[in-house]
Amino acid sequence: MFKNKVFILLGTNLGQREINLSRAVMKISEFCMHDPEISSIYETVPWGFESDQLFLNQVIKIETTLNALEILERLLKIENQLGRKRDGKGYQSRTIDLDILYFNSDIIQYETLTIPHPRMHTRSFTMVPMAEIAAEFIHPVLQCSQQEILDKLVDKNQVKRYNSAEQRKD
Ligand code: PH2
Ligand code: MG
Ligand code: MG
Repeated sequence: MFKNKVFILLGTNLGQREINLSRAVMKISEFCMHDPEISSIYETVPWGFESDQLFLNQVIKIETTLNALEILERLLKIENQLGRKRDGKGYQSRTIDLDILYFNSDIIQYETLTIPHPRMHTRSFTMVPMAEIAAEFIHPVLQCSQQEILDKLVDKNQVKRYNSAEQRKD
């Protein structure tokens, strides 16, 4: 059976952020062939909108027999289950956001889904965890590696490795 290799970005800046990430990873694992490969968790400043609530971001790599639209459908369902509210106006704080970054090395343009994710290569909160787990992976449109994209990035918004043990001390 053909396994699709898929990278997903997780983002949360509302509620119990670490728990939101681990719940999402658990639910995503249910449609995977084996445990996902996961990056470290990074704490990042909100990009593109103002909020006092910092994000936690993480990238995971999964293998699944589902196609891209089936994955999108599952991810939206998990976002709802984890209490994501949308009011349709611009970027907002959220309990969880699950974005497909890559689906194999496919270039996909559906009405509801563009892969590779169209803004990922401009955002350090995506490229830092992405380069951590797949530095050599080639972006199928830009034809350069994750590390090369990260090295050339002009987005200097802070992306800091998050240490959960440290958080629990205070
Ligand atoms: N997601 C956005 C907009 N801005 N900023 C950070 N730091 N992390 C995100 O995941 C994020 C964002 C749109 O989905
Ligand atoms: Mg997003
Ligand atoms: Mg999204």
